[in-house]
Amino acid sequence: MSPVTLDALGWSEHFASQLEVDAILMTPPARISDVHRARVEAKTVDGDVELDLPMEIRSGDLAVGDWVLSDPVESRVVAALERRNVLRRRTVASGHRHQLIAANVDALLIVSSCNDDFNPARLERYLALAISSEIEPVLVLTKADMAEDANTYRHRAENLLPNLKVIVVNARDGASLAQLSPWVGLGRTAALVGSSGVGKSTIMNGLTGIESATQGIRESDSKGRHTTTARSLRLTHAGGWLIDTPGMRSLTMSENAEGIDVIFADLIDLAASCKFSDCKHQTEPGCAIRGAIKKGELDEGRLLRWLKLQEENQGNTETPDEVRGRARASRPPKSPPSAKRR
Ligand SMILES: Nc1nc2c(ncn2[C@@H]2O[C@H](COP(=O)(O)OP(=O)(O)O)[C@@H](O)[C@H]2O)c(=O)[nH]1
Ligand SMILES: [Mg+2]
Ligand SMILES: [Zn+2]
Repeated sequence: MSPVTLDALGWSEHFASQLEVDAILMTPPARISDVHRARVEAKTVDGDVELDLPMEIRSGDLAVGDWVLSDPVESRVVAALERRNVLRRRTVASGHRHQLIAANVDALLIVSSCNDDFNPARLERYLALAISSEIEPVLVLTKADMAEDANTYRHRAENLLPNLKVIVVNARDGASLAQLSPWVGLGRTAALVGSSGVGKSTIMNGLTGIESATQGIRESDSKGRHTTTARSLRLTHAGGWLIDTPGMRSLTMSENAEGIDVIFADLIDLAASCKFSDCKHQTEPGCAIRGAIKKGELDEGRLLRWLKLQEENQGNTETPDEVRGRARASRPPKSPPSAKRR
């Protein structure tokens, strides 16, 4: 195996600044590639390792892409380093709990196809997630080879957000996929999201050479579906890292206000001219947004999508009071029973 450097694994000053010089040798940094129930797989400059978790770290607290310090003798995680960013989504379980999807990601490759899958409302959700997570969004439109006019999709995509990067590809063609190289080059990490069937596995295969089940294979398998169940970090031909995110088919807005505000910044500007400061943009007189719709300057669909995302996000985001209340409720008793040793 060719020698790997920390930089090639995605290391940066952000992580280096968190440790003493000695720590790099004593407790070698490792980047998590797979999270299992009680252990993780990780990449180090000396190769792939399997690490157990100490009692104070639960596997649910770690994400693919996270950096940890390891004890190479005990094959154990010693500490998790502070991440640059994290993709997480609200789980169906009650309460305001989140599931970690991936950490320390440079680009979110939002995949859709040049066909009926193209859905502005869904794409705006992924964009809001990327922006709120401080991750660069890149819109990847697949199946250009099957579309009558792929450029219409490109234009519609570019209209979702000023300066949005839109890459139109045939995911089955390696030369076409090479357009994605800037986001999966040496030391960089990208994550794939999108609905089922849009070509995520095909992109993964094309960029990494690692075969993961595509729908074509699934259909010919009478035994059942090969689903990509685990998220994992895979090395790309370009020298970077790619993470598939099978759990992200649907996406509920939660703590995504920042992203929603960026995507609908033009509507926020317009709303500042509404006659009433608490205008709901429904039937109020002097509503600047309704005025723009009437003049044909604004698509009503966009207003409705904005209002829906805002409402959903507010309903799923804890207020500061709720956060404090939950912290109080989960505080341990004064003298906790001593922790059991294994
Ligand atoms: N012609 C063509 N087929 C594609 C393209 N991208 C994906 N496919 C096909 O679409 C099907 C679904 O792709 P898959 O990668 O499994 O989608 P996933 O569910 O997002 O992982 C497979 O049969 C792929 O071969 C593309 O750009 N062009
Ligand atoms: Mg797939
Ligand atoms: Zn208004």
